[in-house]
Order: sequence, then C-alpha cells, then structure tokens
Amino acid sequence: MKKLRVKAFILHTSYLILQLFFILSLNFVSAVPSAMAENSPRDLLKQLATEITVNLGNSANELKFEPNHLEFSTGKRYLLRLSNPSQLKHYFTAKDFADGIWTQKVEAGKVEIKGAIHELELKPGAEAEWVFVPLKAGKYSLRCPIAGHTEAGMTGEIIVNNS
Ligand SMILES: [Cu+2]
Repeated sequence: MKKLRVKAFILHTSYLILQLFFILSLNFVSAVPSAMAENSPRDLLKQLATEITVNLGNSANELKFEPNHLEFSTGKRYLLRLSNPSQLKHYFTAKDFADGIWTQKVEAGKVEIKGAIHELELKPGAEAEWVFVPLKAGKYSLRCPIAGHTEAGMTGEIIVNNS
C-alpha cells in the first residue's frame, strides 16, 4: 500500500514537471516566432527597418495600388507606409500575407496598435505605418474589397522570399 502511494507521488510529480516544461515551451514559442530564432527578438528590434511606401489610389482617383507589386524577405524588419492620396476610402487587404507576418505595431495619427493586424482601412488623406517581420515565404494577393474596386483593378501581389 505504501509502495503504491510513493509511486503515485512520483507519477504526480513527473506529471507536474512535464506540464511545467510544456507551459515554458509554449511561452517560448509565442515569444520567438520561428523565423526569428537565429536572431533574438531584441536584436531584431534594433535592426533598421526597410521602408516601403504604398499609395492606395491616387489624386486622380484611379483605383489601383502604387506600386502593386511588393517584395519582402523573411526575418527582416519592414516599415510599410500606407498613404491614401485620393478622395475615396480604401482598404489594404492581404489576409494570408498578414497571417504569415509578426506585427510589431501599426501607427496611425497618434495611436499605436500592437498585436495581429489583418486589414487596414484608410479614409481619404489618411496615412498609417505598419512595422512587421515576415515569417512565411509565399506569394500573396492584395486587394481593396470595397464594391467595384477589386474589379476595377485595385489589386496587387506580395512576394515573401526566404532569406
Ligand atoms: Cu479601394
């Protein structure tokens, strides 16, 4: 009987230790996305961001992204400046692309947003800055889902290359 209790105690303790390891590894994974594993997150945040500007529409109210082809590399830090110089509202929608990046922040006006972002809406004259690190290579589509805009050609392509 005593032997059994000792066995149960050992089992319970090893279960707790396993659980602890599991929780620790979960925290580690969420804090350090895989493509960043070779750089510590702190090193990555010190890395100067490569700046890219994309206009959503233009002053002639043409329905297009300028440029409509974007290229990034995994594990590098980018500052994507989005600007809407038109008199119409537009979206920057690239959901699969957004699923494969780590967003550090989005800044718009005096507001800074942290956490996952999937889509941005820019009112006429608006500007936003999106700072992120691509994690997953691939070819992604970009579009403005406002009625008629995608159809009129407000689409683009985003390539993420393995670095
Ligand atoms: Cu649009």
